[in-house]
Amino acid sequence: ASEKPVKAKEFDKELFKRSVEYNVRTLYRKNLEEADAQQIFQAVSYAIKDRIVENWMETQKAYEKEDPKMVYYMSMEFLMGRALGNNLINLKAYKPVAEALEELGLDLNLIEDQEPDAALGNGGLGRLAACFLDSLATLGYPAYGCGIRYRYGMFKQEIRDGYQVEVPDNWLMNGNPFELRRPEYAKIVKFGGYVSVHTDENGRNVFTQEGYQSVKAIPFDFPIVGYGNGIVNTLRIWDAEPVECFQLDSFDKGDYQKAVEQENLARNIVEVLYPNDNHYAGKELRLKQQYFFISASVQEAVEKYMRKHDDIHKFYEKVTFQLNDTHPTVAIAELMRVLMDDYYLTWEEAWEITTKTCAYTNHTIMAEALEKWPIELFSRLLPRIYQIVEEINRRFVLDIQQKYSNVPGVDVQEKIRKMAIIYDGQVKMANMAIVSGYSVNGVARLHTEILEKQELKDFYEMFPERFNNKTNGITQRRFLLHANPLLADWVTAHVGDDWITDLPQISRLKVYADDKKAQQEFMNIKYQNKVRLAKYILEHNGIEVDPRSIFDVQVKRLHEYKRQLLNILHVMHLYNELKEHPELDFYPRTFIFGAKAAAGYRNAKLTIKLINSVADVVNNDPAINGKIKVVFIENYNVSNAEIIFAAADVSEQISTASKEASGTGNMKFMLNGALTLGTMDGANVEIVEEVGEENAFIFGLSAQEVINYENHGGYDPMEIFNNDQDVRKVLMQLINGTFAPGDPELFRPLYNSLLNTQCTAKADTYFILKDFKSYAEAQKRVEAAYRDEDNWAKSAILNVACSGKFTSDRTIQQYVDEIWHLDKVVLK
Ligand code: 26V
Repeated sequence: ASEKPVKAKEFDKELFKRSVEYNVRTLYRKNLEEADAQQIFQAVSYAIKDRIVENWMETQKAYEKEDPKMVYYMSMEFLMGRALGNNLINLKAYKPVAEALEELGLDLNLIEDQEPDAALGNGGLGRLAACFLDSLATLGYPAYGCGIRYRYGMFKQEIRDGYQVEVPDNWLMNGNPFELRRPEYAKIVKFGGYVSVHTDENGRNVFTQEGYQSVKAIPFDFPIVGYGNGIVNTLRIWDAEPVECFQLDSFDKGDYQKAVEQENLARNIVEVLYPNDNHYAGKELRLKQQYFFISASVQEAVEKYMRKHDDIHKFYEKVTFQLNDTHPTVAIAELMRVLMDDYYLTWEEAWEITTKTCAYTNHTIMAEALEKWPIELFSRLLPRIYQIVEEINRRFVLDIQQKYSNVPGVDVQEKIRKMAIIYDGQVKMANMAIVSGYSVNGVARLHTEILEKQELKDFYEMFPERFNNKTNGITQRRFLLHANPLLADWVTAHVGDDWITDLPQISRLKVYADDKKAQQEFMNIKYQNKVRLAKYILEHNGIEVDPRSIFDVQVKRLHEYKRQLLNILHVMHLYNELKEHPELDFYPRTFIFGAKAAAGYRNAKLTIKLINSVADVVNNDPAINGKIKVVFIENYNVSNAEIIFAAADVSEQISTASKEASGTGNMKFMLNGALTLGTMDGANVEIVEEVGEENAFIFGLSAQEVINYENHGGYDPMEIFNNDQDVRKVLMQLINGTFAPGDPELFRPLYNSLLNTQCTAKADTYFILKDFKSYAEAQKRVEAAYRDEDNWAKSAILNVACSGKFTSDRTIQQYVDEIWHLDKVVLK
């Protein structure tokens, strides 16, 4: 292995052991024998943090000296998961630390299990942000993550009687050993009130917000450790505190009232992550959260720049903001405000800087996810920001008129209706992000094409040079090196360890795909990982599963477009077949699900109940001889995901084509040698392109076919219901009590969503019945393929070998080359 000379600071085992013992002593007045598991975790983490802090200071000093351009990755969500194991991996200290702890009689795995996940995100978008931070640090690019320090992250899911129950995630309960509070960088953020204008002595209009409420934003910094390069970047997440109010004892009723309100505002604002994924709800508190962390982050970026430079006009040469979906889009107006109101720039000067600073990533085409704020709410909460948005809109509408007024065949009013930022009483955040930045990107090739040709067609026509694709990626450090040590060591033994920082090198495994010994070793590792997952399932679900069965896995947020319902309906169909033909030669299969549903999403929650109800019946029916098992893994999160991906044979990526922008779980499965069973959607298209269709199971309508149906009012699911007896049977079982003996009507809403006899246009909007047959056939191909073990092993190895494209290192390098234009910083 190549310990590069850079930062080859040898790990000093004895020093580390002493430091753990010392920490337990000073933190808890205990020795190692007396301390409990959580205390040991804290002591170990502080010992590691000591090491990180040195590199952190050196990195920041180097940035200070070299003054490179920086990216601020602005995101409402960072789904970081656990830090300890990942930090050890990236410090290249995992194995020596595990050994040192063993010498103290401690098990690193159990210590890692003490750490709560930092679940400051919902799903794909938040986890992508976390992978990007890992890659930025590993590639040596200067970057800040900017976000919110939610007191409560993504809820914990408990399953009671088959139903999801949401339990608060008090992740900071025991304190967070890796965070650093930075009160010296606190900022004030203002809400509400009104804007007054007066002319100053130079004849300039001066805008001031008055009668507002304010909140103090206090940053907490998390170290982001690069892999083996000594670089430590910063994730800066903001906490809210009330501003000191010396008049709290005042008898003036108005002041007292205001002080109490400000305190409540501070208390509420960072209280909890909204657990909605892909669904916009228009909540006032959500907009407050957005402006809160954006105002603080923009103020800090500008102040930091001005500490070293004197010409604000060149801001964009040193700073770029990447907006992770529209959630941070108020950054555009906030930067305009700071430049005009605090630095006295003209509109034109401020606009030039802002449009050269901001870039936007789109993560979904689902209409219900588009953020549109009612003017009333927006202008009441952010009066000065609203004025600026109005002016951006006014000028943009003029541009549209100028460009299209004399173009024959173009309906200018129609263009304005579709493209204006403010229209119909609403502020449309995506339109603002596109109009006010220098880059708009989608997250997989197909997704970007759909944006350009359909969803954002008018904008693409007006600003074609802004549009670009950046296919998502994942970090192999967490999702192979840490999550699957057996496979990671096997890969390294065969092709060396360059893949850790250069994933395409993993393609050198291809020569082993046909090698019988390699195939056996691979299948043996997969088996051991299945045993590890089986143990987890037994401990957490009390269900026994056979690691020799096919592990067929769908883990992701629960959403109708992701079609967990298609999966479970097919399980019901297989169960019916086995019941009717007990003699059927059926390869044992374990169907594994993991999914959180948004708390208010009825059909999603009912689908969880259906999965658990089917599990109850199928798992306990002696007639099928244990050939099918169904498992719903409670509380799917980053930590148990690591165990799940490593153990999967089949990766279910079965979204309605055109709906899943990219997907990133699909990449994690591939990297761990699972075969994709999927539609031609999102990044699946590119996965199949890399590994070859013969090493995946593709089915279903194409994106274009789905879009064609949608443009012609949908399709008629009744026809399928009437003609396909397999489909008819499983649908009837939704309403005849087969899986809900006490309450046959329980699943009626799911039945209705598929058939809705009142209105066919609203039936089966995700084409579940339309794709059912094709899915069932693909599943037959899966079974046949698995019976040929050598060939399966070959395909699985090829999946690992062809996963090189899907590292987030590649994605970040493309952002750097094609959008941000940053320079690498190398530590001496
Ligand atoms: C959207 C919304 C809408 C407004 C209110 C709350 C809320 C919270 C989260 C989101 C994010 C939805 C977009 C999203 O997560 N997209 C996913 O992004 C992944 C990374 O690019 C991608 O792999 C998934 O396909 C895509 O669904």
